[in-house]
Amino acid sequence: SPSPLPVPRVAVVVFILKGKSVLLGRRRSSVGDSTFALPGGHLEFGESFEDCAAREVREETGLEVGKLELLTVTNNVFLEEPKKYHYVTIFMRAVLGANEAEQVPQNLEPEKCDGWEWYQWSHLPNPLFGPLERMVNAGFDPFPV
Ligand code: 8DG
Ligand code: MG
Ligand code: MG
Repeated sequence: SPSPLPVPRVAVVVFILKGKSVLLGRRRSSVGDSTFALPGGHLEFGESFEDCAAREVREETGLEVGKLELLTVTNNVFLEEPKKYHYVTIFMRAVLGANEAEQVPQNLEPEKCDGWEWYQWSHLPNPLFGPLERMVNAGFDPFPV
């Protein structure tokens, strides 16, 4: 049968802030393989941005985040990639919840990620995942003023 028409999808991703660092992992995916990206994933039917962000962070890293804040949204159309994609990406930020000092990220989906590490904002790894790289190059800063 013919493949269905592609549609844009909604993703929610999270800058988890710890001091002047953020949590990133190297992707294992047909989309952005081997690039460094934030934890996050697809918005499910009926879900709030906050619930999606907290769920994806928990599923992927085991971390429990505190209050989540909406930062920005970007439209990511990549039709030249081996696997074409179009995501409307919601960027949130959070700090860790209670017992921050005891929380260590775990690589709970090793088939999708090489592992999570804290990276100083001033020393981000390369290459960043396209949607994130474009924001950083445009001067975006996720830290509160
Ligand atoms: P799910 O089944 O758990 O819902 O999805 P996932 O496997 O966790 O999806 P994902 O690829 O991690 O995230 C969904 C899409 O979000 C991804 O294909 C493209 C978009 N996206 C961005 N920027 C970022 C980012 O920094 N990190 C992640 N994880 N996804 C991002 O546009
Ligand atoms: Mg996920
Ligand atoms: Mg994910």
